[in-house]
Amino acid sequence: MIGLGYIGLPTASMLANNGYDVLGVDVNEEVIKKLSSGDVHIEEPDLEGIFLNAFNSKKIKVSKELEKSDVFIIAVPTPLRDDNKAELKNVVSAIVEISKYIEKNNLVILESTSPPGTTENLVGKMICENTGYVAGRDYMLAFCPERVLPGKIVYELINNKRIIGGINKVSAERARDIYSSFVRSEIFLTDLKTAELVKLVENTYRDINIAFSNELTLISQDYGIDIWEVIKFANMHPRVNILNPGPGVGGHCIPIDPWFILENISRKDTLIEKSRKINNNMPVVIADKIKRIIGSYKDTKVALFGASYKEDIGDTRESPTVAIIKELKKEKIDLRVYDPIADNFKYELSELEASLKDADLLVLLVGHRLFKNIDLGLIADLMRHKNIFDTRNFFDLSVLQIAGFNYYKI
Ligand code: SAJ
Repeated sequence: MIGLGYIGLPTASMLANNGYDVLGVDVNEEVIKKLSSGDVHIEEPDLEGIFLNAFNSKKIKVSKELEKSDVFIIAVPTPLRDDNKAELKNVVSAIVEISKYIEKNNLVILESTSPPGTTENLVGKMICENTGYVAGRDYMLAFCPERVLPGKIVYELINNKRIIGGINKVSAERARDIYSSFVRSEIFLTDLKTAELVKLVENTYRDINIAFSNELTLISQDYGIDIWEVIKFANMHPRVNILNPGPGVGGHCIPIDPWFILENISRKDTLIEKSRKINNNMPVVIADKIKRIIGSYKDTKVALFGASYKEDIGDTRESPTVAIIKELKKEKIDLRVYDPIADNFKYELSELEASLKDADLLVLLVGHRLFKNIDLGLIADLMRHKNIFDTRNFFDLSVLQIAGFNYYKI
């Protein structure tokens, strides 16, 4: 397993717990050091348990160096570059390593989300250039995308249906044999490009749905209507399922994957691109609203609740909170961010009381469950002006009114 991140580590652990001898490889020395001492570097329910089980039974070992293997799985990050193209350098490095060890009849699986065509035109082509081995003739080549939800990775790894693409039938079937050792749901086989596009389509579907919701938010504001009521009632229709508006779409998948669909085509003016722009603009919309709420105050202090990209997880990658802070930093506002579960946040985080002391406005950006336990009386006592702006429909209006807050909702 090349890459021991959010996908590689749980997948490697599952394989090791289901009969395979697994070598987990990562370029990050800290990660290897931690894992070698039986310590997991990622916060995710059940992950520590499945890794330790594999580690203690010596079915998994970790290293910076690759070795000869029957199967090579690439699960490295494929982030977005500034020009909205896929950064595939980690995949390229993995191919360089695999090329040193690959032998005839091995299986190479790309799991990293990539633009359609990558498995054949990058992985297959480079291995051929490096070794002379032709995919489908000398070795097997497959694309097996993950579709697990952060916060539920281990559960979904086992229980979600999977799609596997192969350069030929034998490759797809061989990959299915590997994954079926731990996947309890169905596994469907197809060709490489279809599997690559399916992965991107799933996340893009969600991005477009959220963009629709965010656009409706702006429209309902023009009408003076509560968007949450509109969506609640519309979703009572048996064939309507509109997602929630919010301060923007974060994480390392949904804001990125739609661009991968567009990477190798020249089509202009797509719904996909427009949706991306709507969602990307939400932090600006939220920052503008914040500025309007605090407009007349002097020496303003604002408490932002939530730094991660979504509720109940610590992951702060592509968090809308970062984009909102960037916007607000253009003004003279004393900003405090409170998030007791956020990891590696770009800006300084404050304790609860320090964030609220003399604040003019509390902005709820992420609906962490633990925020529900905060005493509203304490919040009211600490704040200078009792204003709450709720971007997630998180608070109960009647309770806030009793506590004397001015309540603004997205
Ligand atoms: N969001 C909204 N409104 C909503 C739902 C989400 O604004 O109604 C925002 C969240 O706050 C967050 C962002 O969207 O900032 C993304 O969150 P998410 O829960 O929709 O998705 P991820 O990125 O945590 O995981 C997605 C999942 N894809 C789908 O549900 C189609 C997951 O199954 C994928 O495996 C994962 O991307 C991935 O790795 O590709």
